[in-house]
Amino acid sequence: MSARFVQANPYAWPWNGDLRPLNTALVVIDMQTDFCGKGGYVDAMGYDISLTRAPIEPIQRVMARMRELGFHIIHTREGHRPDLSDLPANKRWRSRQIGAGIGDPGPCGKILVRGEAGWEIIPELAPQVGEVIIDKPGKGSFCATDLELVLRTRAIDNLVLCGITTDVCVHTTMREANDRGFECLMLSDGTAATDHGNHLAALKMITMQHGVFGAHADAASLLSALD
Ligand code: C5J
Repeated sequence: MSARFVQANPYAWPWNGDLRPLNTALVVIDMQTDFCGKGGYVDAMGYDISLTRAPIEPIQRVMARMRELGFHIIHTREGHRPDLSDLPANKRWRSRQIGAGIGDPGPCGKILVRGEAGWEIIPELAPQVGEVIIDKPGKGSFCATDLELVLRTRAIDNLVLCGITTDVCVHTTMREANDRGFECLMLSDGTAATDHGNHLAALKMITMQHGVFGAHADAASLLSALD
């Protein structure tokens, strides 16, 4: 096998040059109307959804090419059971303080509730038949889900992480994955936060200690390594 690396920051990724469709998954995190659509959760909190919509086009480019090459594609959705039995009281309280109560009705249905319009993945990034979808009740994609079992069953070592938001769900997932031994790359233009300063800070955190959680690179760098 010849080694293949992405020109990433702070190191050429993956660490061992073993980048192949069979051992690598693109993980697209929470690209749901609630996080980037009009009338969704982020919009209701008063944040600017043009920030959280910015990664859509870079993700489309990367996802299309990785699908063509036969990489694993995994999607996540943050959301709670319709009876809210998996919604911690402090999470509900906190969201109500900012005017976007999780489980409360809004223009896109009940906020962050499974099956509601706002919870759906946006049509621009709709999963294809056969792609794994992980439903998660929290920020991290490993907490209270079967993601780790899916990855180990498929012998996946490398994760390319994208989606929203950089500083919350994507970062939490990257940290959880790194602790489990997965080699992670965050797509710097395939992620966004509700505050651009937080996005930049989240990227910088990755680079500390020579890549304490992995590395980051933009879509163009990943695509040129794949071709
Ligand atoms: C948040 C997420 N921010 N997907 N979720 O609550 O980042």
